[in-house]
Amino acid sequence: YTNLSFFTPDPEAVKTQYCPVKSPILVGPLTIVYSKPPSLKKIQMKNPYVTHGGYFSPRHCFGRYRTAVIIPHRNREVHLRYLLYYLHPFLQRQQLHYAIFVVHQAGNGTFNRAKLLNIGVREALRLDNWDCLILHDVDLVPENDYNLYVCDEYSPKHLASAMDKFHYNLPYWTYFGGVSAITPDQYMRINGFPNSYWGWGGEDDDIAIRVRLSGMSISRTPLSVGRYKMVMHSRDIGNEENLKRHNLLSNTRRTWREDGMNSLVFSMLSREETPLYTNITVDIGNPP
Ligand code: UDH
Repeated sequence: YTNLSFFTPDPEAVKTQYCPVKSPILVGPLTIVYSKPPSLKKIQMKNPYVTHGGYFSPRHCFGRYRTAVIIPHRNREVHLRYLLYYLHPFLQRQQLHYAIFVVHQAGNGTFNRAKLLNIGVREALRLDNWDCLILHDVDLVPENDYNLYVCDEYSPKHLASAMDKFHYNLPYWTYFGGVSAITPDQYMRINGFPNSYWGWGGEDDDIAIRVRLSGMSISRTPLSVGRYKMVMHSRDIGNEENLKRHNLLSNTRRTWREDGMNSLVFSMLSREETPLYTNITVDIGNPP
């Protein structure tokens, strides 16, 4: 025989064990470079085991954790390519069973990050029984794969504790922006995110307040590991500063039970499985 593949069992077929609790193939600190945006083709070629819709399962063991990464998006295609380029191998080294969902806001209306995340969570949970939801800005790439994309059982977790733009520190103590990890149970307990923050700012502080009001606290990846490199950009058109945010924040205590997953309204325009992620395009309406 010249073709020995007959004797080589498919590793999928001999998968009998769970992956180890600590992945043996992590490398720690990573070098992230934003010099030439990789093409989607190149990213696909580097990630041959990612299946349509952006799904992956470890090949030689059963992934212990099921993680959905949800990315709010509009008009940041280059940032998305950088993120996919680094994030797919990062999640594979962590031996997670995972999928990536991009929630794309249609039209030119005011951007609403928190509402897009609510939609991403609702749609992701229709497709699988996720242990952990990672809410991920498109322009932040993790710099250390010890920063596990796995949830804490008792507390929502802030993963982007040390961003380069804040000199690898927290900008303020209760900061909960950028990238976070929350279980579906925790997400429902805080009634998801507010739908009422249109434009830039405030929604992440609202979420931090929700966590406290529902009797939980925020855990955090240590600063030495929760490092992220941001793709530099200026403020987007359609995401102008939300001048109502201070007023909204002063009312969170009264509004959080009525404004969130239980009041989410949107129109689904398309759901499409691309080779590297599931793209969900939605019409989320306009500010009142
Ligand atoms: N986002 C988009 N498209 C937009 C606006 C926001 O995809 O038009 C998403 C994206 O995932 C982004 C996230 O929402 O990562 C948060 O928005 P942001 O990156 O604008 O927020 P951030 O606080 O930046 O990181 C503010 C820009 C301030 C620029 C100041 C320049 N000195």
